[in-house]
Amino acid sequence: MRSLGVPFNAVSREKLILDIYARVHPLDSYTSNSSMLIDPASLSITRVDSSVINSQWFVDGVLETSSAGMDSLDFASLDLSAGLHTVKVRAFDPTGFDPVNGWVRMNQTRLEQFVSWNVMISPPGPDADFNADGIVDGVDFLIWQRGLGSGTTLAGGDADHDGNVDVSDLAVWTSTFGAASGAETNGVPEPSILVVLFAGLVGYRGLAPAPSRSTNLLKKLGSPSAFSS
Ligand SMILES: [Ca+2]
Ligand SMILES: [Ca+2]
Repeated sequence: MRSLGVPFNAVSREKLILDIYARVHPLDSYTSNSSMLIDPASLSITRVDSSVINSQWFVDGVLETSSAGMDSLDFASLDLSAGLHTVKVRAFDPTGFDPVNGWVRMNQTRLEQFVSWNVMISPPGPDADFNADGIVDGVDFLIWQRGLGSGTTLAGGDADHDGNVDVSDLAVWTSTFGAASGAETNGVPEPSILVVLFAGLVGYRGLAPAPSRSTNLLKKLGSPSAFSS
């Protein structure tokens, strides 16, 4: 039969495979899904045999093609929005799902296993490291200045993530000046001081060209002490 390219006993082969999966699940273990997970770094599974069992990951019902066949899902690479998300993995033996050469034609659900997680992504905290170089410094101030009144993103100077760039974002920059990205704020400067600075900068913005004047302004600002009493 081998020389003819025809299975000798396809029915028994199918029965054997189904009997195996009646006793063995595709997954040996996985990240607990007994409760909602808050800001997990990743989710992971352990396949009973990674050379046989394939995997597919879904986030809110959408297949994550870059994670196909993987034993873990890394959230850092997903850039999910804040809020509740549903993650699901499908672990399956592709032997039974080939529509042409599949060895199993019935009870195929025995050859797959689904696991779901509820994942909550927290909103980001205030962050004035606009160029994402790990520190809040004068370069970030210049980004804020260029984005003032027009920026809508963190990269454009929106430190408090409210969709616009204004004096509130400058307050975040001031309170975290010199700190590593994501550090706790040191307190918001006196509103009156920020209003004066904001008004001065608005007037300053009308004195183009900006680059050289920005540098001079930054030198005058010096350090956070320039903003405190
Ligand atoms: Ca920075
Ligand atoms: Ca803002």
